[in-house]
Amino acid sequence: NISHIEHIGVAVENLEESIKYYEEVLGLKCYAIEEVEEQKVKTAFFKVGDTKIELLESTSEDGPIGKFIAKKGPGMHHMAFAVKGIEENLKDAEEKGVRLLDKTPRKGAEGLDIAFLHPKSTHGVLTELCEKK
Ligand code: CMX
Repeated sequence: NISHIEHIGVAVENLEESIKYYEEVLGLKCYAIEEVEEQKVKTAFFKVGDTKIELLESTSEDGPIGKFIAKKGPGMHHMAFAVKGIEENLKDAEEKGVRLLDKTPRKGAEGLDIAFLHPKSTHGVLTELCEKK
């Protein structure tokens, strides 16, 4: 049920400086900056073919990105797959023993329905499923 990698999430310390690198060195164009208050992050998006790169700067030390950077430093944070039928995909993953961080989808950046799978049950990669409805 996965059509493509929707985005790759990268935790950064400073959004503005990181955007500069992606634009000036890699030649990508930041097309959106969005704050997701519920997740305590500010995000910046770049398109790379069908996939996006999502830079994530924490707006609070106790948010998921703040905690991640404190422990591991900046770097790759999660991989997000575009799926059809996110609820069924979650149910299926749970039945196969995967630990869900979201039992039901919620709204993420760009208005997508999203849900996370715990990295301890996905071989070390924090995994996001998302669906555009
Ligand atoms: N990738 C891989 N492993 C990770 C990880 C990540 N991004 N974040 C934490 N871990 C590891 C930790 O290193 C730790 O491993 P050890 O026990 O071996 O040291 C373990 O997972 C910790 O698990 P935990 O105590 O259950 O959870 P934490 O409090 O550390 O929180 C996580 C981690 C993934 C459960 C939490 O960040 C979460 O719920 N994330 C989902 C939401 C999210 O990440 N939002 C930000 C993006 C929002 C957006 O894209 O808009």
